[in-house]
Amino acid sequence: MQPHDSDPLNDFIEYDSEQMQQRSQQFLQQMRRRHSIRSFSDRPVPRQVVEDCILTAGSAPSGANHQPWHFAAIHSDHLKSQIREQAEALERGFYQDKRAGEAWLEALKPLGTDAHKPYLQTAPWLIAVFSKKRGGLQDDGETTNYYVHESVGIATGFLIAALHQAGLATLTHTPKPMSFLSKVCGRGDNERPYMLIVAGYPGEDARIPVHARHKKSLAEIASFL
Ligand code: IYR
Repeated sequence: MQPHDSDPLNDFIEYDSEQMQQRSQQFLQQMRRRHSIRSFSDRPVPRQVVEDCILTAGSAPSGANHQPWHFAAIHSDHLKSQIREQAEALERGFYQDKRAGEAWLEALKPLGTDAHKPYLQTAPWLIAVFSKKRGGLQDDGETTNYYVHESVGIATGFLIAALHQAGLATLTHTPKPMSFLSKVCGRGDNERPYMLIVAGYPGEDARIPVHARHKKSLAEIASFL
């Protein structure tokens, strides 16, 4: 079955199998150099780079192509310090008041994370990703969106890969609960905060926890049937 209205696929690039193997390996090597870091420099990053990375995220596949996402790119020092303040208050509840529970805190120990989040203020860009349960392609606020979580997850993955490819370091951050982000970013209650992406140059003291270096082998994550 053909869609009612369609265009020929005219931008697909075919590579021979040798090129394909080389490209898949190069991309693997490149993505293996992406690390979540928790120290960012305040060096500025042009807004146009962030715009392009958001457009890359917006090119992700989504349920019925409804694109149920919004990206709030925060550069304002005032908003970043508000986010830092509120995220740190929540994280203090998570870590110090043990709202996380013992098992979760134990699982985080090898990462060395704590409630102190200076990078939320230092990094040049914070990108708050929001999901929309309703709205459709026209953003009418009513039409049901489908596979919202999956769609926004894919778009966020594209965003992280695009930022890395552009030469920026990233951190996924999910303060719990994240509802304060809606207010800070001025988003309506038809949107839910999904994730906060910190982006910028790494700080001079940026480190990679040994725990984070361990990636499962192919045998552990895949089966070929
Ligand atoms: N949001 C907290 C806790 C945290 C949770 C997980 I799961 C991580 O992989 C890392 C951190 C924080 O940012 O510290």
